[in-house]
Amino acid sequence: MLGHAAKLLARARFAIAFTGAGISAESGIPTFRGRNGLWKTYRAEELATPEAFKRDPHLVWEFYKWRMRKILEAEPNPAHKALAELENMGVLKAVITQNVDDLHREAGSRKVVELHGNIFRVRCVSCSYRENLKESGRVFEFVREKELPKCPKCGSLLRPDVVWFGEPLPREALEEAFSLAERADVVLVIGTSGVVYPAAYIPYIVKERGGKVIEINVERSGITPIADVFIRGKAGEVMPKLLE
Ligand code: BJW
Ligand code: ZN
Repeated sequence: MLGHAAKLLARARFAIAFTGAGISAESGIPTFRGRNGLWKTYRAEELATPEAFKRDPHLVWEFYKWRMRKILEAEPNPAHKALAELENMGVLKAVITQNVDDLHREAGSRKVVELHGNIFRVRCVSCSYRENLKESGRVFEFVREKELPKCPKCGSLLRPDVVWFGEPLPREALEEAFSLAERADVVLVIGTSGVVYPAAYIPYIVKERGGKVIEINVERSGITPIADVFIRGKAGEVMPKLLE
């Protein structure tokens, strides 16, 4: 399995990676679904919606600030680093991620397409105000604050700049991801359950155009039926071996 995948990668002209929460699991960031996919008694899917935010912004912000803290403590693991190295080697052209944790960039990946936003960006629910908390240097102060965050321009509520269920994905990112998938002859699908659309179309587009699908996951996913190679294992253990 590993040997076959390594060969496909070595021969690739235009390889891309498509990643999900599982690639950051070994960095200590909980996934959404499955055994460890719970926060208090809530399923992440019950909190990652505009309705939940309207009903109880305190609860939703509590969840996101908890996640921000976890992510701030986390470091990229060998899987993130292997992808950055593959890009440096010229093999990998882009990482398309559903994750909001910024760990691909922290690991050194340069071409990163974020389909579901970024947890360190906030935006106003009423006006055009946006802020990148890492860039403004306010992230630590922000996560400690107990009050609901308000827009400095208009006083309305701020929300995380991430994509919730029922909301459209950022157009530019989605178009770029689809166009990369159309060009790709190999896609590495790492740590995603492959059930959330439209993101989960990415490997299907590659496959439909004759490209190869290599999947790395600890269990089968929505993508496994179309995988040419399925490697069962932890991303942080499998990915470095693929580079050997
Ligand atoms: C490991 C591992 C290790 C663990 N190593 N592996 C078509 C069909 C059906 C439904 C729809 C459809 N089109 C749209 C929909 C509706 C909906 C949807 O997809 N629903 C399905 C769930 C049924 N989609 C949407 O609503 C999207 N919007 C949309 O379609 O808008 C249309 C529209 C157009 C115009 C106007 C208005 C609307 C939006 C989806 C947004 C998803 N948002 C979230 C939250 C982001 C913010 C945040 O982080 O809080 O995104 S939900 C959550 O799921 C998050 C993730 O990015 C996403 C995917 O999860 P992921 O990454 O796959 O994680 P898990 O936990 O599911 O899986 C982890 C995997 O790792 C597992 O497989 C493990 O085995 C594995 N693993 N350890 C390797 N060490
Ligand atoms: Zn505002």
